[in-house]
Amino acid sequence: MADELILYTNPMSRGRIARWMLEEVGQPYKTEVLDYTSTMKGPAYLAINPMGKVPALRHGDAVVTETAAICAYLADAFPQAGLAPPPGHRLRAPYYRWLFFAAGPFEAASSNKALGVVVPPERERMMGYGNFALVLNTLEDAVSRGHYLAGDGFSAADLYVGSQLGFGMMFGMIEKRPAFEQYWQRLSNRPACLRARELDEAQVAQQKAAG
Ligand SMILES: N[C@@H](CCC(=O)N[C@@H](CS)C(=O)NCC(=O)O)C(=O)O
Repeated sequence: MADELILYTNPMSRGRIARWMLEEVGQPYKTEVLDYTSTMKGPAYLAINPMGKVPALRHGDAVVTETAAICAYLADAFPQAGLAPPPGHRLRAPYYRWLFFAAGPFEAASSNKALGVVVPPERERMMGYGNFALVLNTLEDAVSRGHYLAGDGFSAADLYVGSQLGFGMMFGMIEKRPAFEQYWQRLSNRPACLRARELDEAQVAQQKAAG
């Protein structure tokens, strides 16, 4: 079927974010669960994503990898779901801004934080994120300004930024500032997020049962 949606994922991965996005979109999709050590590094999957990483999304003959790109792609491919301001709309400015901020500076800052890498002050100028505190303060300000990041409605930018914050707080990489917790609480109670969590938890249980 030409327009079939297939999510390549593992329930213990950023694929959870892509699944939440698919649940928000509400179109039927198939899930292919990949194992970190075998199928994810096998030729069939490397032909889809040579990085050997999940998630990836196939939509007909199109393939998109990178979680933020998957979210942005789905929002545009299914505009009826209302998950992005329309192309050309001024709200695309904050929408793109925070999606890219989370996929770039925020992701890099969190990863370095997890590795214990601290940017020497004299190198902050050449680091896209400057320093970790600067990134967190900037995000705290952004999520404190309103309910959502791009206008009055929830968008794929909230889904992606919120997930990074939520998972970051869960794994202890991001401090639990009240603004982050309130924002994440608001987003993570959405029915699509709860459905996605349930589906991934069922996959985890299945993997455990299979040993
Ligand atoms: N930049 C990618 C990162 C994807 C990524 O690192 N995925 C991890 C799981 S969360 C993975 O597949 N790791 C397997 C490996 O590298 O072997 C994205 O945003 O989707």
